[in-house]
Amino acid sequence: MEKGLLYPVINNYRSDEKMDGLWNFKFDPAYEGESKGWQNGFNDGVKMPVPASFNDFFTDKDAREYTGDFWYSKTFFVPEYFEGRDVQIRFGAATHRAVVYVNGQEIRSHEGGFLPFTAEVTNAVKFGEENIVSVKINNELHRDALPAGDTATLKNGKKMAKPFFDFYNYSGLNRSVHLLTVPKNGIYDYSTSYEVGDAEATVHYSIQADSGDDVKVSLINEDDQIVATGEGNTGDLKVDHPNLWNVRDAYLYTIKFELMNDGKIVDEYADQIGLRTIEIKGHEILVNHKSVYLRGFGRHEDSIYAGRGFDLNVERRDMNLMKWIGANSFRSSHYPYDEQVYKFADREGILVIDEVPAVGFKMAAASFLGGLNQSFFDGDWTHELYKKHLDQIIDMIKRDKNHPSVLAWSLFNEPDTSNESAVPYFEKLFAATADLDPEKRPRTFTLNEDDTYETSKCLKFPDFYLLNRYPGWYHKWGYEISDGEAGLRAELDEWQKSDIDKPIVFSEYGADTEPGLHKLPSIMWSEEYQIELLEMFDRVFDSYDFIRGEQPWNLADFQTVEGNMRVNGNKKGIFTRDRQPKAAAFYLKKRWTKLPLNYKAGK
Ligand code: GCB
Repeated sequence: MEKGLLYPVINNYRSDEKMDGLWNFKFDPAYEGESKGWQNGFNDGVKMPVPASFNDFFTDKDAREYTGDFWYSKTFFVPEYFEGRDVQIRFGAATHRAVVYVNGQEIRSHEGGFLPFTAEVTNAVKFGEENIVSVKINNELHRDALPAGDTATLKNGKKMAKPFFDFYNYSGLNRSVHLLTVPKNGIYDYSTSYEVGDAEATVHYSIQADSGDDVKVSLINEDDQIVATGEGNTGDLKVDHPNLWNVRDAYLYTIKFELMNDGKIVDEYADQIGLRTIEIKGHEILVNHKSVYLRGFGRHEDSIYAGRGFDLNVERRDMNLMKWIGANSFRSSHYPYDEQVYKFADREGILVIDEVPAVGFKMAAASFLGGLNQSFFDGDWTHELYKKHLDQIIDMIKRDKNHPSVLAWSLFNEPDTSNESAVPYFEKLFAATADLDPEKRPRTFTLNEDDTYETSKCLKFPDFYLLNRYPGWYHKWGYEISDGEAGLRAELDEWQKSDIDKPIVFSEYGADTEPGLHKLPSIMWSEEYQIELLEMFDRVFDSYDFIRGEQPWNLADFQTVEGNMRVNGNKKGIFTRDRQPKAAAFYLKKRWTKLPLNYKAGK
């Protein structure tokens, strides 16, 4: 658990230099890095770009599939004028676990490959000199870790990742590394929550700092005018005739905190926020008390060459594709994305269902690798797993809570909830996470096909339901798709009979589609079949009032492990991996640009 996860900023009191670029890189298959002194740095590795996953740069398969320990190292200069401030190295993501050394001294370790962590290096660095940072990373998968999987050892002694999930185990320093200075005893966290009306809005704020110094707060509009001020660690800011943050119509205020000692500013932190409320009421998802129908995608951070390495260029393109097609939301399936993704979404007015990497918590069906026939939550690994799971939810909420774009927290993808053994785990997790978010956003998780109104034992936990459903693809496919539709309707009729009092969002459905494959009449894998499957789902969505969102799987094709279920990855993208439209994109654009934002409101 991190103390604070504020995004780095530069001002008179704080500095931020990216340490991105080429690092030295080495595999450590014998787990002997420390005994060979690699924590002191090394020069005999290959040059590896950061941020990036190492996998797809290599031309030999042993390197691409490498599973185990590997090291990054880099020299960096710490200027003398940094003295007197706290010096930190902030890693955006090291997948999946890391140990950080500076000048040979172990600073800290961290587990969780999709969230940032900060190494406090003030006492380890030499000011006015070159320093060396070395990072040992491990990308093995285990059942007691997130995302869940196994690590197998082949007969030739090589290790291999066996994910219980359907995305490639891209590994490395996947996000930027920052060298930061912050004032001693400065601000380390803040949060806001809102009440909004047409004539007035209230921003409740609270700020955490290491000193007892006075705090001054100001709220600044997009025209650079101060619209409200406050004093103290907690308080309310009142805004007359506020510009609210609305879906696809975002307005961002700047909130600025100044820490004052003896009338002098000693620290400052400013961020962009949006004034809006979120609520689930009956079948409605309400933003600023108005009903919103979600349309958008499940996504992945995935692109050619750099794998899961965050690429601002790809993200810009993805945002433009989502705007073009008429989307207003996405799920950060299956892990929290780079912070810049949320900044984009804040600016564009796109809602995000933010998901923790609790994926693969199902032995039988979710793993294409032949999982065990037992309930996941019966396993003896759940005790350790729970601790890591909670820790990562805490950090995800700490990191992302101030983004207006974040609509809800997804605490699992497709856990095995059809067995009673899931219940105590869910009870504990939902209780432990209830008060983490000052905005109390809704919490949810996706229900796999096996977990229905009739079978799931965990339906009381989510504030609204996310359904992943694959009729027309994994069952009742091709010419049988009409039976798939009938089955889907039969399931939804059961929900309806239950007098369901929460909205359902379809968070996954789709068909693998080879771009350029055309066939009349359609066959599976053709562009025509993908459209027919979407049309089938859309007919169903239009028939039930409690369905309040549609997020087909996936925005774009993405890499998975190789196997007899996948032809060079998952091809359910509405766009190709290089972000060009399949025919289905034009179909969805037509539907989504016509659907009103408040589709089904009041029903
Ligand atoms: C799912 C998973 C997702 C897979 C998808 C598929 O249910 O949540 O990670 O990629 O199905 O295409 O099989």
